[in-house]
Parts: sequence; structure tokens; C-alpha cells
Amino acid sequence: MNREALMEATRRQMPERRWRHVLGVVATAEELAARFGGDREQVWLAALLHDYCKAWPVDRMETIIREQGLPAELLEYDKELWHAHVGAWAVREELGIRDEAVLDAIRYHTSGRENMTLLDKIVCLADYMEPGRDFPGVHKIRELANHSLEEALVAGFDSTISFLLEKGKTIFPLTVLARNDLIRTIEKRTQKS
Ligand code: DGI
Ligand code: FE
Ligand code: FE
Repeated sequence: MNREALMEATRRQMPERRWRHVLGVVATAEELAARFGGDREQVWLAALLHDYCKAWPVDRMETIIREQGLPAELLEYDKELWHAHVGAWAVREELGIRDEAVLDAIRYHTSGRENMTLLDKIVCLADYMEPGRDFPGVHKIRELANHSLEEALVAGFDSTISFLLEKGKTIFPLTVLARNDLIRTIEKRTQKS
């Protein structure tokens, strides 16, 4: 599929407002790649497809998790986490995307994970700070992103974790592991310099 066909296939999955968010993530991810590196094609593709099934009905996602062998553990956590894993499955099935690095960036864009790749970080951070985002702390995240992907991402995860604590919700273990790992990466870097 060419770029135009991929964009059309993605736009059809979601309402206009979500599509504008996706375009914001694509533009922001491209800016981050210009600053920090990253394969332009992979960045574009993963950013475009990251929320592919965000607007799908929850029971459709649940069925896919159960029947396609996705991690059953997801069902015990917030439904907001499901679209990332189901999205990676869906773009492989429906659009023929086979690049595992792109599929991983989609799969982990919400939770994060340990040892996030440059591509994972760019997509996850762009999702936090695209121009349409407006939540307490987003300015700080944009500022940190001028010099450090990792520091900006920690600020992003901090805001999500605070939000979840505030609401009395569970925290998916990968989010805690991702944050710990990023903090250690930042610490190692400051010890060296
Ligand atoms: O799909 P988007 O709205 O663009 O953003 P996203 O994929 O980052 O989803 C974020 C939502 O997921 C946010 O409202 C918080 C919710 N969420 C629920 N449990 C967790 C979680 N996010 C993370 N990172 N970790 C969780 O345990
Ligand atoms: Fe998402
Ligand atoms: Fe998103």
C-alpha cells in the first residue's frame, strides 16, 4: 500500500477528531526524528498507525485479545491499554504491515516497556505532546523534549501515573518498568558527563 492508501485506510477507522490527533502525532514524531534520529519511514508508519483501532468497540477488541492469543493479562487492566496491542495485530492482518519494529512501537505506545527503542520513544512521546494535547504538564514535556527524549518521556509517564493514582486505578506493570528503565538511563548519562 502506498502512503495515501494507508492514510485513507486509517482515517476510515476513526472519527474526525481522532484523525486530527493522528496527524498531530505524525508531524510531531517527524520533528522528533529530525532532532534525535530514527528511520523516517518507520517513524511515519508507526505514528500514522499507532491509534488504528482506538475507536473500535471494546467488545471487538476483547474478542481479538481472547481469540488471537494476545496477552490475556491485558483484560485485567484498563481498557484504554487494549487498542495498542490490538492495533499492532490489526495493521498486520488488515494492512499487511510486517516490520516488527513498527509493530512493537504501536504495541507499546500506551504502556511503554523496558528497553524502549528509539522508534518506541519517538511514537510514545509524540503521542503525549502533539499540538492538540492539553493536560497539566504538557508544556513541561514539550520543553524537555527539546533536549532529551528520555526526560520528556519520564515526565509523560509521571503525569499518566499521577492521573491513575488520583483515580484509584491499577497501573500496568510495563509502565512502571518503562519509567524505572528510563530513569536509570538518564542517571547513567549524568554520571558519565
Ligand atoms: O490513545 P491515546 O488517547 O492517544 O493515548 P494513549 O494510547 O497513551 O492512551 C492513554 C490512556 O491510557 C490514558 O488515558 C491513560 C490510560 N491508561 C490506563 N492504564 C494505563 C494507562 N496508560 C499507561 N501508560 N499505563 C497504564 O497502566
Ligand atoms: Fe493510543
Ligand atoms: Fe494516540
